[in-house]
Amino acid sequence: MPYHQFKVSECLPERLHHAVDKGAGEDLTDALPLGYLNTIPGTISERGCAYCGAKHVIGTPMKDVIHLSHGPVGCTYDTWQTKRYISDDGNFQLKYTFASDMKEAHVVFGAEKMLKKNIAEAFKAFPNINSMTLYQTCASALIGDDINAIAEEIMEEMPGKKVFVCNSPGFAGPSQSGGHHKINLAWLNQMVGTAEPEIWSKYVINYIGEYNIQGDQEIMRDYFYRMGIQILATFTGNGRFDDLRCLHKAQLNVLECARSAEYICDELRVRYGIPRMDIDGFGFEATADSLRKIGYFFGIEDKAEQIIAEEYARWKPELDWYAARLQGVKMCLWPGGSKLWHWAHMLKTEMGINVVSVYTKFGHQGDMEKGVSRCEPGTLAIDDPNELESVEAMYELEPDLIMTGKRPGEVAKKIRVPYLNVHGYHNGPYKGFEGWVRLAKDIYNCVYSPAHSLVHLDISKDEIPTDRGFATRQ
Ligand code: CFM
Repeated sequence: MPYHQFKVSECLPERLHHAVDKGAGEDLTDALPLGYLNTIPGTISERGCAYCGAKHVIGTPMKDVIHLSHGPVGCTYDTWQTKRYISDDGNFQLKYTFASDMKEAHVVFGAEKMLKKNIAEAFKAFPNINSMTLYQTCASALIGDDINAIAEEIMEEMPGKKVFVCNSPGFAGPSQSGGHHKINLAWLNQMVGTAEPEIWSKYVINYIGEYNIQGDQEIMRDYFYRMGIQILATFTGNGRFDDLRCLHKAQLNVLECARSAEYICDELRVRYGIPRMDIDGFGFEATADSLRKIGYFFGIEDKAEQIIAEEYARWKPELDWYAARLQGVKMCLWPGGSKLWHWAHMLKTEMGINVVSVYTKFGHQGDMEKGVSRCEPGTLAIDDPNELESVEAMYELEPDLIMTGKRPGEVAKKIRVPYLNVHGYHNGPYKGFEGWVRLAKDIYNCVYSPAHSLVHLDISKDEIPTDRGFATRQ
């Protein structure tokens, strides 16, 4: 039986099926954790909510837009900034965040009037900004405020202003993934096809599922431009609201994060006949293969080869320097969704790192299949982890570092496991050839930093708490 017995699963037997040791190469169908189910009551999940998935992951990287949440201020504040989705024109989307600021009285008496007033006020405060994304939250959805109607009224009363409505309150799915799905389809239904692009190239793509974390999109955009390819719009990193209305006119959808954005690609194929090509910009080989694939599609593979040769010449020696020093480093690779399968094998083949555990907070079964199949035998795979399992796994596996997000990362720091943030990054971008070297450098600095040897572990393995809320459930 490949299931991994955590202390949590002694109290919550259902958790047993969510952690699996890959073993020595048994049939993989037995070695996959269950994926993308509702979180089991009694365990505190690390997942985000469907509002966060819609707003923080996909909506807010759009750069020339007022992002306004209809709800209490905490929803907006906690989905702001930390992902570092920068833009190339002044970072309006990072400098400001907007909330209607619902209070108790609004829950009782309704908040539509206040919302309308606040939308108008926001547009007046920033007269150069003509577009808005408006997000439903749990509080406003539960009392039934009709944000679509308010958006319509505003667009009538303020000509030239556009409001996109995203109806994805926090409870609209088991995790942030539910919000990805909702905003994908909402954008397609409300906005795509409402503007026409200027075409200047024979090769025209949409770049989908790329959020410009610390400049990832700009690295990849540079390669596409050097191949003579026009990007109509990027969904959504560094993306412009009006450009994203033109997605229907591309010849090809180039899809990076399939977990968060395959929905819009698949619908663009159905409705507009645009083919979907999945690519991968993390790692030298993966990036090179991706540029080649796109090159073949348009018959410009010579241009792809030229860029690959130039970039290898420029960056490969640096990667090799780090790789020589990272051989055998043990890592827990604990991202949210697709990075587990984008990264697991590239870290091994290009840096010599042993990924001893993968987890995904909200990945679907297919993400686990792809991730686990790319891992070495013996890897521990965990679906929808919780803090106790994470701590136990770190003690058992003794990794040299973990790559994860800020919440589990802070826990790791407390037990002196070096942590690298792979959601907002440390010194990104991490995409493309240059980005992969930057990641190698961050891993090197993380692992070789003397800071961790200056402190001693003050919690031993036997002291892992098991009684925080779990004891009540038998
Ligand atoms: Fe896609 Fe992402 Fe990810 Fe994701 Fe995310 Fe992210 Fe992530 Mo954090 S869209 S699934 S919901 S690659 S925010 S940029 S790093 S969990 S692995």
